[in-house]
Amino acid sequence: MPRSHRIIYLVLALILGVLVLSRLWHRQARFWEPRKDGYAVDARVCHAGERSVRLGTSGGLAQEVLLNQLEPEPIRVTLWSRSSEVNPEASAAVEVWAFPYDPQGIPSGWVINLPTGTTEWTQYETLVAAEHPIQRLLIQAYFVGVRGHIWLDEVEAFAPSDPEWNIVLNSSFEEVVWGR
Ligand SMILES: [Ca+2]
Repeated sequence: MPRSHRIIYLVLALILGVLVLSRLWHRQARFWEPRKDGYAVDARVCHAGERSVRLGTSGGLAQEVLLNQLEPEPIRVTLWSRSSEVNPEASAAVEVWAFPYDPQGIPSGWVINLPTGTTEWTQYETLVAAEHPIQRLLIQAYFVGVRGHIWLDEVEAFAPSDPEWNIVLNSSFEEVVWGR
C-alpha cells in the first residue's frame, strides 16, 4: 500500500474514533447524574455564573445529598428555571425525595412544577418538611414532552439552622467533567 494511502486511512480512522468517542462521552455537570436521555451543559444560557443545564424532551438529571439529620428539620429547596417552546401538555418538574434512616421506611416527596411554553428565568421553591429525620435527599428533574427545552440553574437547598450553607453540590452547574 502506498504511504499516502496509509496516511489517509489513518486520518479517517482517527476521525471515526473521535466521532464514536464524542457520541459516548460528553460534558457533564459534576455530581449530577443523567436520567433518561440526560441533559446538556449549556455555556450560552445561564442565570448565574457561566453555565446552566438544558433538558430536552425525555431529559433528566439527579443528585443525592446526604443530610444525616438528628432531628427533623425542614429544608428549603430553591431553583431557577426557564423554558423555550415547550408544548403545554408537557410534564416537567423537580422532585425532591426525603429518605428516612429506616431502609424499609417510605420516602416523602415534594414537587416543583417547571414552566411550559416560553418563559424567562423564574425562581421556584418548595419546603421539604418530613416527619422524621432525613438521612438523604434525592433531587431529580425530568422533562417529558414532545418539543422544546427547559433550563435549570442554581438548584439550592438550605436548612434553617444554617441558612447560609447550600447543601447541594455544584448547584450552579459551573464544574464540568467528561462522562457518559
Ligand atoms: Ca450557573
